[in-house]
Amino acid sequence: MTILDCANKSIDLGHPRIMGILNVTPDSFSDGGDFISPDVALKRVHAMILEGADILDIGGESTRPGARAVSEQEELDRVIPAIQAIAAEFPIPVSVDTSKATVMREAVAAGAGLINDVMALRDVGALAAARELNVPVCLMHMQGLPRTMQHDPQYRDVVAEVGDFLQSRVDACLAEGIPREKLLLDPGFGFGKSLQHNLALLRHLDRFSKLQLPLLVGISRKSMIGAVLDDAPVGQRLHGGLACAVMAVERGAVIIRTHDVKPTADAVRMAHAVMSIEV
Ligand code: 7PJ
Repeated sequence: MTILDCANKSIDLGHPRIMGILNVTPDSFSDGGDFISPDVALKRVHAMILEGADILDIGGESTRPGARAVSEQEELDRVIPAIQAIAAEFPIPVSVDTSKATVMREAVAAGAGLINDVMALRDVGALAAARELNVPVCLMHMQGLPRTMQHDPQYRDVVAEVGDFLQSRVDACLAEGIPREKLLLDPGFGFGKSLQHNLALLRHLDRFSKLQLPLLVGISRKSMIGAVLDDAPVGQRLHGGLACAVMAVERGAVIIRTHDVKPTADAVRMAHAVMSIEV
């Protein structure tokens, strides 16, 4: 079960893979426009592939803490032209970071081969859309909603509760008729979690192996790195992020979602070489 079928493309999960992030939200790039042109998107993606990206994740809805919700049309306008251009041009699978059923449908029609949903298919119509579209889905844990999730996150036992939530979403998918082979899981670093919660999740990431599904982890540039490193700004979180990526891989993560493709690919390949040596 190491091959993940993403529409007409596929990924071998026999060793750790890199998911490069292409953000098309206006607050994540500063060229003044409201969304990225397909031209600019193609150039960025080409660079990421040369650096070692195996999958490309495109999101048009900012899910950062405090971010406002984006309208469906706005999200479509941002992601669909980019997905179309990228899927037609490059051989690697394109993942769409969305919670909206309509965006999932249009994205897959435009060539996306994977759905990455921070709401784990809890939005209206999302389960049905994922079943019909028949592409892999990453189910992510989040406590609360982006606008307020960082206000005062509370857990009795964060690792157990995130695990229970993911299992309940796997069950919901199976009940809907989505095959198990289509599912990936993600504990959702930074989504309704304090620093202590995030550190505990990473330390004990190996416990999610009992769910027996591929694990995806996204820690790249997140505030948990800044919080540990004396409030390091986003631009100075690379080295901390590499430490987290290596620890995640050692604890069983098979897809690392990152903005920094080349350094992360190198770190993960090195970790995997050490992990693979016999004797
Ligand atoms: C994640 C994501 C993550 C998955 C974002 C950011 C915030 N999708 N989308 N996992 N984070 N699966 O990149 O800082 O951790 S958006």
